[in-house]
Amino acid sequence: GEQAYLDLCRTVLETGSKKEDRTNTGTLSVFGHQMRFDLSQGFPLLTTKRVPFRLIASELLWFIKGDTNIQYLLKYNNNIWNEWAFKQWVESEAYSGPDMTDFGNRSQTDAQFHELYSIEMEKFKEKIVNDDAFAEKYGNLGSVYGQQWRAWKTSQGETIDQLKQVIESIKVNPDSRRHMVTAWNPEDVPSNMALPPCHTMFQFYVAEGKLSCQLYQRSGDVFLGVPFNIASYALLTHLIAHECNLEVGEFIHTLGDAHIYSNHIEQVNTQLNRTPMNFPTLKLNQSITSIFDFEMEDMEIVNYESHSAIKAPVAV
Ligand code: THF
Repeated sequence: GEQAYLDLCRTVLETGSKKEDRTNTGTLSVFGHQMRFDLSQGFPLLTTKRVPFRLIASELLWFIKGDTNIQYLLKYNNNIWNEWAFKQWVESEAYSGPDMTDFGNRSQTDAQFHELYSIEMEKFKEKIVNDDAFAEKYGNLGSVYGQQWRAWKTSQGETIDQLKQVIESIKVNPDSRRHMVTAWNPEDVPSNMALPPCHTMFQFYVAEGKLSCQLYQRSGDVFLGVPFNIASYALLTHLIAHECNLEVGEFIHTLGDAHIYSNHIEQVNTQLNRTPMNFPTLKLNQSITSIFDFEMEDMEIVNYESHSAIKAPVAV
């Protein structure tokens, strides 16, 4: 079950240090924490709050397809990366609307500003969806996961498809200790990307016919991001196991700076007071053989029972 996640929440609340952060929100934080999820015992979609699987699935397909433009996400009504593209837009020469400096914090503390921000964000989204040239310029988040996984740029001016290669190596040489994918490119950090990757590298491992995955995440937003990250890597492991004719093993989630934002503490306490239910199961379209061919309708979560969603603001 999700005990490992609830334990992480308790550990951060009880032992975390107060730390300021990039977004000026303030956090409680611990350094170095590991969780294990046995994927054969159910799909790790949290039940102590509703977690929207369709947002996780569409974000993962976006990475797998090598796309880095939020236009793809918006077509699936997925808004989780909007703020980072919006930031590029309102800081550009071409933007002439009301001043949006520090919109993340101001939209939470100033109701009047929130109105203005919402209007500008809606206009922005509409332009991204309907104007390809605009999307090309302002919807692209740069060297984020999709690019690093599928088209890592080499110093020779070529590209490496890490995802394709790792799947090939799992098939051809399952015992290898080199089933690695890395998103952290020191050459691209910080200037070439909207946000340096949080999930920096992952490794696959095959034993007894089962595929396991371990992620090293340098920074984890325990309340909002981590539930998404767990489900996302669990889904990726299922998809790759499916293509490689393997069963699923464990997902091991190793975190660097694991933090709870100060404006999420109440929500975390609400969640900790709830009793977990059984994990749901994942159903994949069995007729698909390559992970690159999966679409939204080919992945389904069944028997998902959960407590209600808990809203919280995302730090930008
Ligand atoms: N930045 C921060 N501060 N936290 C993160 O978790 C995070 N991510 C990605 C990039 N930067 C980050 C974006 N991932 C939500 C979930 C994942 C995100 C961003 C936002 C979120 O708000 N989830 C809501 C539902 C939202 C909705 O319904 O539209 C939730 O309740 O779970 C870490 O990868």
